[in-house]
Amino acid sequence: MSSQPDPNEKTLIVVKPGAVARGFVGEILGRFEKRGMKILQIKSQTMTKAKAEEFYSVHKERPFFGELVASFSGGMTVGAIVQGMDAVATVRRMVGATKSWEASPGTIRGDLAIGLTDNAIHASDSKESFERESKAYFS
Ligand code: FUP
Repeated sequence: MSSQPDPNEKTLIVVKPGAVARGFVGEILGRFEKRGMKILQIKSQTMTKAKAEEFYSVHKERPFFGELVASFSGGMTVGAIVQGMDAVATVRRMVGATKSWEASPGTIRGDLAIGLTDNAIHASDSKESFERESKAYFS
């Protein structure tokens, strides 16, 4: 066991339909690049409802699942595998709080979003989520 952060850790981010429609793809990916992280893979797609359900399957019993799936499959998304120092935790800090009206200024949600379901970006919350979600997104 090691407590050293991994300088080459990978995570998945997905720019959500609302942020793609508002033209924030370059702004969002640029933040990771400016921080010194690498974009290893990138893909744009409008998800089918079935694929969005698979991607967010951990939430399938939650009351907001239908709204979440409809929103995520409601327009073009841009997903990227981002690599860098302690990437899962670093990217989550850069993304900010889920309820974007509570997200700190300087974070992606704190600067670019005001909603909950429509909160600009998804980012994996663990290495295990990264493995599962990146397979689902890039399949
Ligand atoms: P996060 O990891 O910050 O994206 O947040 P969660 O895993 O808690 O939530 C997953 C998605 O569900 C987010 F896009 C926000 C959305 N959500 C709702 O739409 N309604 C809720 O009540 C809670 C979360």
